[in-house]
Amino acid sequence: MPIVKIVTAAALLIAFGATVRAASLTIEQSGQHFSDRSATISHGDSLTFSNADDVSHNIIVVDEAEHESDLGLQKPGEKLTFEFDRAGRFKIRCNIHPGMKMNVTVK
Ligand SMILES: [Cu+2]
Repeated sequence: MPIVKIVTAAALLIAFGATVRAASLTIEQSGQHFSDRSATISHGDSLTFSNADDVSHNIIVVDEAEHESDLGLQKPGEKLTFEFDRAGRFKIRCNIHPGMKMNVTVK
C-alpha cells in the first residue's frame, strides 16, 4: 500500500477518534456557586454552564498565562458552552461574584 494511503487512513482514524472522544459536562450555577469545584477533561471537550440562579453571571476562563476569555453576561436560565481546545490548567471565575471559583484541568 502506498505510504500516502496509509497516512490518510491514519489521519481519518485520528479525526474520527477525536470526534467520538469529545464530551460535554454540565456545570450548574446555583446559590452563586459552581456545582463542581474542579473537573478534569480532555482537550476538545466542552463545559456547559447552566445558570439556575435568579441573578446574572459573567463567567471568565483564565489560562496559565492569565489570559482571560470572557463568556459575557449570562442571564438567569441561560446556558453557555465553552470548548477547551488545548491542554492546560484553567480557572473559572465569575466577574460579578468573586466567591464563584472552579478549576479545570484539560489533558
Ligand atoms: Cu456570578
